Amino acid sequence: MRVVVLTGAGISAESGVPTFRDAGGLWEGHRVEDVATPEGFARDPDTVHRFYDARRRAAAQAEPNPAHLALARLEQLLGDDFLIVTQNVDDLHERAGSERVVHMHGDLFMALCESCGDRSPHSADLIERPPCPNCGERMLRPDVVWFGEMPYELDRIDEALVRCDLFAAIGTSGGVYPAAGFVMVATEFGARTIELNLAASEITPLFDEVRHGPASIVVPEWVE
Ligand code: BJW
Repeated sequence: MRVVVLTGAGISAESGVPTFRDAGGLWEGHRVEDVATPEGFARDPDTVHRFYDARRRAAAQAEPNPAHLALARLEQLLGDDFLIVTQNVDDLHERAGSERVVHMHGDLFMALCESCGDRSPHSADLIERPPCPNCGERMLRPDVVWFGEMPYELDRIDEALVRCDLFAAIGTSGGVYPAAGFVMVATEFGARTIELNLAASEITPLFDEVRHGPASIVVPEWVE
């Protein structure tokens, strides 16, 4: 059986990484347009860098929770028939032991050079921001996908969605596209679909099955 799992911020919430749109979420104190758009970065790169520096520190201190660990166990069973597509920029899936992970919205621990396209590891603390190791450009940006930008690896994701037998969405509000449309693609190509989320999302009615509760409980129950 081929399985694709889409994860969102809710799977990392119980690891202490705030979500985006829940109360106390990440946008508090920041307007989305200021910190997650190319225009916001062009206007005020220092604020955007500080926002991502703080996120990077928080993610580095967080530990995978039972939901991440359960998905790593599922991958052990299914091997190449399993793929995690995560919208998250943290590395908690990898630290839980998952290897087949697509980071469609980028990686908090990488920097991107817009001049030459080089992607390089992001220094932990960028008070002094190093230039691009490839071309020397001074202004690197976080290697994350902002509104209006093309998410990573959409061809590989589409291929997996078209071929899968089961599609699960975990801890995502279903308000950001194209990820919010994956359930429709999977359904169209014959997969069964399940949503595992704390509460109803914007796309709950599109799933065959829905289980509500904290990811650390409902994901291990679903996997076992
Ligand atoms: C728990 C829990 C617990 C809590 N247990 N659960 C229509 C079609 C296509 C595109 C668009 C469209 N309309 C508009 C667009 C453009 C735009 C878009 O979607 N805008 C919307 C606002 C409508 N999309 C884009 O611009 C994307 N690019 C694009 O479309 O390119 C062109 C294209 C067109 C067609 C096909 C292909 C391409 C790019 C989107 C980039 C999003 N970037 C961000 C920032 C990334 C870097 C960073 O991390 O800072 O990605 S925004 C932010 O939202 C982040 C997240 O990955 C993303 C999704 O959020 P997520 O993960 O769902 O978090 P929350 O907080 O919203 O929800 C958490 C959920 O967990 C909640 O439901 C809770 O209940 C639950 N939860 N605790 C289980 N313990």
